[in-house]
Parts: sequence; structure tokens; C-alpha cells
Amino acid sequence: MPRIGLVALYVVESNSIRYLSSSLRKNGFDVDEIFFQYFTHHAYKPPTEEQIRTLIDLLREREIGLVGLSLRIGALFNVATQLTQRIKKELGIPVMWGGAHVTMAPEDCVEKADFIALGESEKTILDIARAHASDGNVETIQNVWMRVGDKLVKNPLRPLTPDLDTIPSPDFHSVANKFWVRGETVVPGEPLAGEKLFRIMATRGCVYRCGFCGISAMRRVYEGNGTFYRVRSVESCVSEIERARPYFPNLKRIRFDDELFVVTPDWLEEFSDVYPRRVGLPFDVLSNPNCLDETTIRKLAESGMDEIFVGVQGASKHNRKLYHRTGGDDRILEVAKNLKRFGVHGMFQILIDDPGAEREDKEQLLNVLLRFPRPFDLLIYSLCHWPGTDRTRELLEAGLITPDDVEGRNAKVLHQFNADFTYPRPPEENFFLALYLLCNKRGVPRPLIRWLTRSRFLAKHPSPVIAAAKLVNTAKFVVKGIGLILKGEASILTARRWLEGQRIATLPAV
Ligand code: B12
Ligand SMILES: C[S@@+](CC[C@H](N)C(=O)[O-])C[C@H]1O[C@@H](n2cnc3c(N)ncnc32)[C@H](O)[C@@H]1O
Ligand code: SF4
Repeated sequence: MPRIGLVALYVVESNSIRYLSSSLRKNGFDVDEIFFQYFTHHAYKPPTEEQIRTLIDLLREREIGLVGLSLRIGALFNVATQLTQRIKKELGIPVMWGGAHVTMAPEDCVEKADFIALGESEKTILDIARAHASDGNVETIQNVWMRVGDKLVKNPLRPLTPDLDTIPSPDFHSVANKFWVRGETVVPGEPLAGEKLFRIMATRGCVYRCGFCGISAMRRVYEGNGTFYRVRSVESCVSEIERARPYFPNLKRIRFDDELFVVTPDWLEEFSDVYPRRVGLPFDVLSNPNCLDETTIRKLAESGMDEIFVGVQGASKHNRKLYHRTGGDDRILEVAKNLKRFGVHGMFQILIDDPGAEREDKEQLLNVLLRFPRPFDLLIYSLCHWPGTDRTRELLEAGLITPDDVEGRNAKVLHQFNADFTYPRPPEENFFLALYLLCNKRGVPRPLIRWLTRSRFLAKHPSPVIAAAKLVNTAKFVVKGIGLILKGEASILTARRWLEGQRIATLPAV
């Protein structure tokens, strides 16, 4: 039987193809995992002819009979289209697409691939593999969409898998049948072997519906098809880490990549007992301030959480008005204070560049941030317009963006997800970006920032504030980098990404 080749585009970390491969292998199917290039913030380069050739030669050599492209981000839509056309032309084999962007924008994707699979696909891929092993007909498989002549076949979605523990864990350690197309070279084996950070997901989905977020768009696709937010058992998570550990001899940290880490009291109680005993490594998670009361923060800290990413986005009025996001500014401040109290380093995420935001919104956010206890990190994201979100629809309707601004047609996320000063934004937006950058830096007096905020002149001519912000941010970035090296958490992959991606102008906010 010809093999299936699953290809991750610019993401060596990809859970997606690892999960799908585990399901296929468990059911006796032959599959290759191919990681095409890797991703460095702000240093993305489209694939060269030689790189595409390397991929095609590899697929031919491995006798792949069906290719599955995993398309997580809309920004790589054109790359996926280009690769699909080349594979079909040169190898004459079918190409299917799946992944987060395919789920959010199936209408665009179905026109480019032989067929696509929407949503979670561990079961769908088995049906596809069975069809591939027999007559190749996938036309009636649930979750599959395809164009048949003039007709667009849209099969219904199967319900979400309620118990995540029944899904075979991804395999981050075995070396067989894995290939990393790095530049023009094929590196066989597990690309993450030897990394110091191990990433895992304890959940899928989310309980909220924030207007800017891709998760909300995916949730809409699944409406009426089962519980969207699901949690794995503590045992399942811990044993996945235990299985991987012997293959990661330099392991220093666990990162839970969930959009919203678990905060159910029973789960946390069990986790705080089991994780320290059986894993005992520092870990970090991502969460929403509404989920982080004092007890939760204490429990997480006791379990070994030393850092946390917390989504702030905007001040409360802005969040409610633009993003249907609840929670007051006092709550966010309380979270910041409790994190400090329990010795957890806070890394707060904010959003800028929303064309509907007003000066007042920006000032309010700055005032909230100026009340946070220092030290804290600030990650500043520039709003990208994912297809299918409420915010994208509202901005389109208001004429504040055009369809060309939506990711898929656009690829802003590759160049300006972490906001920097290379992006052409209005002076006032740059002024506030510079002030945000200053507000978590220890040497910068807060009264000075408050005073600068009031300057109408600097809001129109922000160059001096930008220069100051770049300087202090670079200094903090260097200090943070040295800290990572001293803690032994900087790996070769991290270092390579920094060296390739970072110029002073594009250093991410810290
Ligand atoms: C964890 C994560 C990361 C991690 C990856 C870690 C890992 N081990 O995979 C890291 C940090 C590396 C990452 C990077 C990025 N990410 Co990210 N990431 C996520 C997150 C939170 C979870 C992804 C995941 O692993 N889910 C679990 C797996 C099993 O689900 P899945 O990927 O959807 O795969 C299933 C199906 O989609 C389907 N499927 C997937 N591929 C295929 C292929 C075929 C052939 C088939 C049939 C089916 C299929 O089956 C899979 C199994 O059920 C998602 C949000 C989300 N919930 O999807 C954002 C998300 C995908 N990321 C996003 C973004 C923007 C990025 C970055 C651009 C950020 C940046 N600038 O660095 C990069 C892009 C990297 C790239 N080239 O794709 C956005 C994408 C928005 C968009 N549509 O453009 C999302 C949706 C976040 C959000 N809330 O908006 N990410
Ligand atoms: C997917 S979110 C999850 C955050 C967390 N669950 C919360 O409630 O804030 C991770 C971070 O990505 C950023 N982000 C999400 N959607 C974005 C978009 N459309 N454009 C730019 N950044 C975005 C936000 O700042 C967010 O904090
Ligand atoms: S921003 Fe966070 S809380 Fe809101 S929908 Fe996205 S993942 Fe959920």
C-alpha cells in the first residue's frame, strides 16, 4: 500500500501531524511525518525552488501515495497552494489539506486541494487511510469537503471526541519515518530531539468566545457537535511527559500549550499532588485573568509553575466593547499582585493595532499596566484578522479593513504578530506602543510615563519616545537572554531562531 505523507508547514513543533500519525500507526497504517522548514518570527522567507525540489524528491523516494498538508495559519495559504500544484504536477498523487486555517476558511481551501478535512481529524484520517487503501473514494467521509465537478460536497462534521484520553498521544521521541526538510537538506529523525523545552496540551478548545480569537471561529464551526472545551486526565498528561523524558536528556521546562489551562479544583488538586512527584520540572501555562483566582494561582505555584502567560488584551471597557470579553481591570491587577505574591513571573499579553480602538482605550490600558507590580514581561501583539472571527466581520462591515487584510489573502502574522516599529502604523499607535514598552522596565519612572502620555506633540511626533523604548527594550532583551543561558534553558534551536530573526528593530517586546 502506498504510504501517506503528512507535511507540517513551517512548524517543527506541530502537534497536528504527530497526533494524526499516532492514530494512523496505532491502526496499522504506514505514515511519514515531514516537517517542511521551521518558523522564526519576523524572518519568514517563502520556500525556494531548491527547497520545494528537496520536498518533492523526498516524497518520491519515500513512495508517498497520498500527501496531507497541515495548514495551521492562513498566512501560508499561498505556500500550501504552490506546494500542492507542484506535487500534483510532478508526482501525480492526491493532496489533502487539514488544520486550523482549513477549519476557519474551508470555502477557500477546498478549491485548492483534492479534498480537505475540517476540524479534529484523528477519526477522519483513519477513514481516509482506509479509502486510500481500497478504491480511494473519500466522497462520503464525515468532515471531508471536496469539489466534484460543479458540485461542492460538504459532509457533516462528526461530534468532537468527548474523552481526550482515548486519542493516542503524539509521539515526540521516536526517530523512524520522520524527516525535517531544513533549507535544502533532509534531516531524518525527530527534529525536537534534545530540546530543553517539552510542549504538551492538556486541553482542547476554550470556554470563552473572544471576538479576535481563532478559537472562537473554530468553536462556531463545531456548534451543536459536542463539548468544545475538554480536559485530559492528569495521568494521561503526566505519563506522556514520562514517556518522552528519556529521549530529552537536557529537559529543563514543560510548557502547557493550551489556550486556557485547566483550573477545575479537583483536577488541580490531583495535578498538584502528581506532577511534582513524577515530573518535578518548572512549567508555564497560558490563561485568562477570569480563571486566575488566588487559590488557583497558589495551587499552580505549589505544583511548580514559575511563569505564566496571561491574556490582558485591552482595558476592560475596550475588551467588552470590541471583543465581547468580560472581566474588570481590578481583576487583572489582582492577578498581577497574586502572581508576585506566590513568586510566579507574569508575562502579560496585549493587543494593539485594532483600527476601531480609540485614544481613550489606549490610555486606559496604559494606566492599568502602570499599576502592575514590577517586574513583569509584556508581549505586545498586533491584531491580525483571522477569517471567521467576530472582530474580522465587524471591521469588514465597518469598512475599517478590506478582504485583502484577512489572513489567507494576507500574511501579516508572519511579519508583524509581535508588534515592532517596522510596521507602518499611525504615529499615535506607535506612540502608545513605545509607552507600553516603557511601562514594565524597571529603570523608567512611572510618573515620567504618565507625563509623556499627556503630550499631544509626542503623540504626533513620537520618534524620541520610540528611540527610548527601543533602547530599554533591547537592554531588557539582552538581560533576559543571558538569564535563559544561565538557567540552561536556551537551546540551539532557540539560539538559531534569535540569530536569524532578530534585528534591533524587530526585537519582540519583553
Ligand atoms: C500550540 C500552538 C502553537 C505552538 C505549536 C506547538 C505544537 N506542539 O504544535 C507554536 C507556539 C509553535 C505555534 C506557532 C504559531 N501559531 Co499557533 N497555535 C497553537 C494552538 C494553541 C494549538 C495547536 C494544536 O496543536 N492543537 C492541537 C492539534 C491536535 O489540533 P490541530 O492543530 O487543530 O490539528 C487537528 C486538526 O486541525 C486536523 N488537522 C491538522 N492538520 C491536518 C492535516 C491533514 C491532512 C488533516 C486531514 C487534518 C489535519 O487534525 C488535527 C488532529 O485533530 C492553536 C490554537 C488551536 N486550538 O488550534 C494556535 C494557532 C493555530 N496558532 C496561531 C498562530 C497565529 C501561530 C503563529 C503564527 C504565531 C507566531 N507568529 O509565532 C505560529 C505559526 C507556526 C506555523 N508555521 O504554523 C493561530 C492561527 C490563526 C490563523 N488562522 O492564522 C491559532 C489558531 C491561535 C489563535 N488562537 O488564534 N502555535
Ligand atoms: C490565543 S490567545 C489565548 C489567550 C488567553 N486564553 C486569553 O484569554 O487571553 C494568545 C494570545 O495571542 C494573541 N492573539 C490572539 N488572537 C490574536 C489576533 N487575532 N491577532 C493578534 N494577536 C492575537 C493575544 O494577545 C492572546 O493573548
Ligand atoms: S482569547 Fe483566550 S479566552 Fe478568549 S476565546 Fe481565545 S483562547 Fe479563549
